[in-house]
Amino acid sequence: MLNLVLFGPPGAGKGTQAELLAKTFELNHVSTGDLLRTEIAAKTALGIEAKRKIDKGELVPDEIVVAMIKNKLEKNKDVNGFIFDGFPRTLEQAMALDKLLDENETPVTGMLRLEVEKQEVIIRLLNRGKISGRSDDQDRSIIENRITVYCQKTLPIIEYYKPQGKHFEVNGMGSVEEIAGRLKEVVEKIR
Ligand code: B4P
Repeated sequence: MLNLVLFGPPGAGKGTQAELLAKTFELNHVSTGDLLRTEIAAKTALGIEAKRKIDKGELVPDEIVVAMIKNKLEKNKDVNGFIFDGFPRTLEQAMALDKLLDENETPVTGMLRLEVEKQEVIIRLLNRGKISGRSDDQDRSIIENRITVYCQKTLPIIEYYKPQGKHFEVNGMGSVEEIAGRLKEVVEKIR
């Protein structure tokens, strides 16, 4: 199985590129952001709690996110692999993912890290906020907070994957097509 983790700051292009990678390599696309937004739209108890966090630019508690991933893996046993988009976002989530994948004897193949300048992600997110109506994309201070949380809680995951030889850096600046080409090249090498 090919299991990819797509990593990067908010607005790095994870959602955009994960969709393309899922098509190219016939993978099951798992976006924790999308799963949480579905819960929010359905106004479930989980969604109400998630919305409170997301609207402030904070992370949703690990146990909620890990339970959603567990459920996804259990429901999709006959697939070529997964592309995890926006997950893991903490060290605890990275370790939980390994444990879940171990149960199916199918490890993470690689973590693809999209590198994008801070100014560029702020521009992309504010632009998306105008079109999508996503509350977490409309306020500059919330976006800044998401970037701070990314630096404090998410970036350290790199040191988890690096010693395993699973960390791959990809330039996330440029057109969607250019970046997709760079990612494809890396995946072809590690698959
Ligand atoms: P996500 O839905 O994962 O959102 P994101 O990180 O903001 O966006 P992403 O990186 O996927 O967006 P993209 O660049 O594709 O998370 C939302 C929130 O949910 C989090 O803040 C957190 O609170 C919570 N959450 C999610 N997962 C969690 C977890 N595991 N643990 C705890 N909490 C979790 O798109 C951005 C914009 O850029 C788009 O408009 C796109 O069109 C544009 N764009 C993309 N590529 C471009 C390019 N090359 N050039 C120009 N524009 C581009």
